[in-house]
Amino acid sequence: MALPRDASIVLLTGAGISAESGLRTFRDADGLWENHRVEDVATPEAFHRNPALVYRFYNERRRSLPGVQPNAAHRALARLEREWPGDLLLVTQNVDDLHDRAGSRNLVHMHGELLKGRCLACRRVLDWPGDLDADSRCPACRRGQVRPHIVWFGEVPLEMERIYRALERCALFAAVGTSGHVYPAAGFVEAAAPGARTVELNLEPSRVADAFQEHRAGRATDLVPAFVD
Ligand code: BV8
Repeated sequence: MALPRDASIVLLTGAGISAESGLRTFRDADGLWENHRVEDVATPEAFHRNPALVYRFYNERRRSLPGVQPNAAHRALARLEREWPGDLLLVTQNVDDLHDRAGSRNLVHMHGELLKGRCLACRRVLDWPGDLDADSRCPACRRGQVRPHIVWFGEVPLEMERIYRALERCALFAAVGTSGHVYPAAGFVEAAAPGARTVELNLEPSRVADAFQEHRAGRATDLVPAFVD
């Protein structure tokens, strides 16, 4: 990595980094699930209107996690964090646990996590590896219904202050496997420190490719280990 050894790095990942582990991306099959547009299922309105559909959507995806493994791209980013002497923050839009299982620790799941729930009464975030449904109750306050700990469309992503603070001072911003459809993540490249090196590693140019100085086209498991070395 050709950077001063005290430089700070911000990495952003999207569904494309988990594709080679076998997890579907959102743009696969035009972002459809059971013939619903994901944008129509991943919303507070959908949860209010048809909670069983939304619970099922996340239960199915949560159940697929034990059957998939982190890939060489996840592992390369975890190795970079271990070896990099400067600050490094990995921001993922993904709600899977593959970065966690690969060993990344300075990690923000800005859109939440499949393996967690959130109590609608006391608002605690709860580890929840099993299915969630309308009868799921918070073990802490013992009264609240539990929703998926997922940031839906129209909801505020998590740890935004921390993310923008890291972007403002980074010397390198690299995005891996994201189409640049969803904001505010798609706008992070514009929020990177003036003079920061910006690199997009993706199968195809994203919607915000023009905002990056450098582009590397290909699969994450080829691009990321080479980029990290
Ligand atoms: C917000 C959890 C305010 C859910 C997700 C109208 C009404 C309300 C809101 C809006 C609106 N219009 C616009 C908005 C904003 C909205 C938005 O951006 N909508 C889009 C659809 C236009 N955003 C929001 O609502 C956000 N909140 O704006 O609050 C605010 C703003 C700033 C500050 C404070 C408050 C909340 C958005 C979060 C939604 N939740 N996830 C779930 O997972 O079920 S988003 C979800 O979709 C994912 O998390 C991910 O972020 C997104 C999918 O994007 P990608 O990860 O990029 O995946 P995709 O499939 O699109 O692309 C994959 C890429 O990988 C492709 O480019 C492909 O080429 C590449 N690839 C594939 N294979 C490989 C590969 N690359 C390398 N190797 C491979 N092997």
